[in-house]
Amino acid sequence: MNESEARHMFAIVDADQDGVITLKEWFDYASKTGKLAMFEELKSVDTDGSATVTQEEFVKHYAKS
Ligand SMILES: [Ca+2]
Repeated sequence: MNESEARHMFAIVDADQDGVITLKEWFDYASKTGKLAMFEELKSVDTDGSATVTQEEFVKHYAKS
């Protein structure tokens, strides 16, 4: 996906729209959509190991320019 698609997807996964995807939001999205392989990507997306994913981390991982 491109950067704007990645930002759009981030907004969907970030259910409470606070700008950070928590472990629970990530899991809820993965289980709701059946994308459990995506859930396993959390460790590589969360580059600072905070167990949350910021928009910057998310876009950096998923957007292919
Ligand atoms: Ca959130």
